[in-house]
Amino acid sequence: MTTHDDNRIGRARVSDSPELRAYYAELAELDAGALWTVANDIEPWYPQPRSVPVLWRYDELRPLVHKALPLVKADDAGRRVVMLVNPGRKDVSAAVGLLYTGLQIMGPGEFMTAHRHQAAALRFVHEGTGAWTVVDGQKLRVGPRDFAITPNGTWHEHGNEADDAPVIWQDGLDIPLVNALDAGFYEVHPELYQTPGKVINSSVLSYGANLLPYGMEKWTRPYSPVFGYPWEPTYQALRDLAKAVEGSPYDGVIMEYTNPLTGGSVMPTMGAHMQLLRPGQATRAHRHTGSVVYTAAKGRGASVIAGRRFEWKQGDIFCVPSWAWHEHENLDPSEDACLFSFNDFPVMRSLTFHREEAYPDHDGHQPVLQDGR
Ligand code: GTQ
Repeated sequence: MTTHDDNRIGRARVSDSPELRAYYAELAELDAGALWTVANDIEPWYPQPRSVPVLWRYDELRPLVHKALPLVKADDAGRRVVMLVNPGRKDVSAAVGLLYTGLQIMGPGEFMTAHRHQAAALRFVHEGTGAWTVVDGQKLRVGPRDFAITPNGTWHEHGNEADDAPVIWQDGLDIPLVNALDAGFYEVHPELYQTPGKVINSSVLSYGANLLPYGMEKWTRPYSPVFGYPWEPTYQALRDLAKAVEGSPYDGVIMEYTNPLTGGSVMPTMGAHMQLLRPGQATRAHRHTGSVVYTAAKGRGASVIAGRRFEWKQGDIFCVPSWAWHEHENLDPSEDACLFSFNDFPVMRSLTFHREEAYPDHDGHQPVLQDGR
């Protein structure tokens, strides 16, 4: 993007001429180019994401997700997923930045073969009680608003053991990141299915109540040993934290799903949070590097993202591009609202790209330029 700032000393400001154009053509012949023709674009003053803020309404998507059930067999499709595609990121199938998300539907009794890949995955359950996943030999059952991880390189297969209702869960993956770095690998399980251990939810059972299992073999993998984070204790933890602290002016009462051994993010490339907005609470605006996909887990509210206001309710999904001002409001005067979110913050932090700032106006709110969809 060219701004008036780009005319100042220290920025590229070479005018066009027939000689220069001929010179550029000569360079192009040799697969080369003149830096000054792109310098201002490839070294912007501040992040210029191609992603735009988007809200995906669950009520609108749900019928189309259901439509896929009879249209394709889950195993023929690999996974039966409706992707959420940012209009500015169609080329890389990203919902925002380098994050992918989609809604996966599994019919009653359905199950799929196991595979593993370089991309890491996470799940947030929207509906249905029969969902299970086997992650590196561990069978997990997950229900509505539960969060689960499939770290990169782990074998995984999914299914729905209910006999009545479909499961719809949301997948979050770092596929666009892995592809941007040309690091993608994919394998089908040699026996097509894993043989799960006998104990269901064993990792959830092993790490409870601030206690670590003692005297067992040391966990040395670079991701959380806990693969599932059920909703009830998560919600209880948020309500307890709300009794103890005021919370963040930008995020309300917010907690990160963590690797209990490190206190850090659940996986090396993606982190996840659950946050609670008190009845009627409106947060202040801030912005940071890193992209975020939000899912309304409970209640209803509105978020202003880069000057656009989006109203959401439970099940809706929206995204905040890197460096976009954003603020959230709980529109219910008597009930709390909860937002689940996942992000690429671990990547930003490990590369030292993390930056954050508060909206400078004293009241902390952006002007609303446009009502979002
Ligand atoms: O469940 O393994 O939405 O590999 C996209 C790619 C889900 C999965 C997706 C995947 C999966």
